[in-house]
Amino acid sequence: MRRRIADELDQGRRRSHGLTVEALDAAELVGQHSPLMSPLVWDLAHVGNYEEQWLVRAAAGQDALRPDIDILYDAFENPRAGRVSLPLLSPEEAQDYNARVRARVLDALERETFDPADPLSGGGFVYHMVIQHEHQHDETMLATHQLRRGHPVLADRPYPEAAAGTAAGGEVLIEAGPFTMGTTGDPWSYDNERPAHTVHVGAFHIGVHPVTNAAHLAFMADGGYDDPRWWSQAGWEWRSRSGKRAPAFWRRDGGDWWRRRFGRVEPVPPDEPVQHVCFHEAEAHARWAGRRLPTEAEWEKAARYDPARGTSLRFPWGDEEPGSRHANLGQHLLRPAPVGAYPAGASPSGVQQLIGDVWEWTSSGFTGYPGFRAFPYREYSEVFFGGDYRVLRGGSWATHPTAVRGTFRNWDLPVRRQIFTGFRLARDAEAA
Ligand code: AVJ
Ligand code: FE
Repeated sequence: MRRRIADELDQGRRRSHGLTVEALDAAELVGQHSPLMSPLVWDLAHVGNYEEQWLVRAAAGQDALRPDIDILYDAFENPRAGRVSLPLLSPEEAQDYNARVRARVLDALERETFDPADPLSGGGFVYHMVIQHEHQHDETMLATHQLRRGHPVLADRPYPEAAAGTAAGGEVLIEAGPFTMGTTGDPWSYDNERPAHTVHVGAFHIGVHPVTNAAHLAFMADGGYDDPRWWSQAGWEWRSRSGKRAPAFWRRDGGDWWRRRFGRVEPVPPDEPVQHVCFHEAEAHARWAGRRLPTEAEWEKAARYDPARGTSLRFPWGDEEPGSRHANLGQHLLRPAPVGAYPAGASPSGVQQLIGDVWEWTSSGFTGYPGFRAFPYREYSEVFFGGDYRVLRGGSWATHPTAVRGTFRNWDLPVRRQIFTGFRLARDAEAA
């Protein structure tokens, strides 16, 4: 466990550096690329400060290195739009601070016992939390990169040849019945994924793949953005106020649709899952298609339930750690892969690309499961329960494999489009 944790901590830090000090000059690191996002140098020192608070102070019981900067890197004290005017550490100071924190952590890790009786470090929990936290901010930093204007700075890789899409499409039927949702024992799970509990889900159909750009272009061509029949009241208000008539970063030129992706402009690829759509757009598209978004329970049952055994798996393909044949994760590509690219990642029910590619909007609000207990702090999840947030599932191409699984729950406001989010269609099954 010690070796794995040290290695994962190192991988996260390399990734953070690749998105900050190795990619951009100081002016671009301290500047504001969008009021929706932090300056990248804030994320950089924030991950170090979080690591100091949880691994140096809480887990190792050591004195604080920089208690004076906690307030600057507290996400609740400082809304994103205003972080650019805080007296933040410079990129060099942030790197130096993070390295000092990391040295303390690696030193303390040598003496760590992972005592199962210790709720914080037992099973490696608090280390896993900190590893995932850095990767979550790395994904957020990628959203900042996508919003940034200017020449490309991130290396773009083509799809591997083998990932050519074979989109049979269609939908599968998930029979009515109970399944186990959430987890009690997963040593990487957050409080909001716990505890495991039985949920009865009625019969439904769900798309084998996420909705593609081609399908979303058909919704657009059919006047979907201009027809209030397809939109909820809140959705139509968003549509009217924003004037949006296409996913974020799309532009029409002549008769063709183009997209800007990390500074490069390219034709919209028809077979990729659509991304950068908000919840309202996903919902309107679904209604236009005679479908609806899946509930969170439906999504998780389609992803985890093995009808042959009556059990719930950690990933759609089983309990094996994600590999390159299962899913498009970990920022290896700067984009979703075409639908059909991961038949080996299918769930027992035959649903594909549930993990990776794009986060998927569900129709469910974010709340605690029955028996939820906030741990180790209320501000990770609990303070967001019952708000206007919608649950997102499955992770995106930008999500690290340690930071997603079949039980993982993400959430965001229904108007957000800068995240790497698409959706999948569902419908009730007719009563037999
Ligand atoms: C789980 C992705 C919604 O990034 O806003 C980061 C995670 N919590 N720092 C976010 C989080 C504290 C959170 N999300
Ligand atoms: Fe954070």
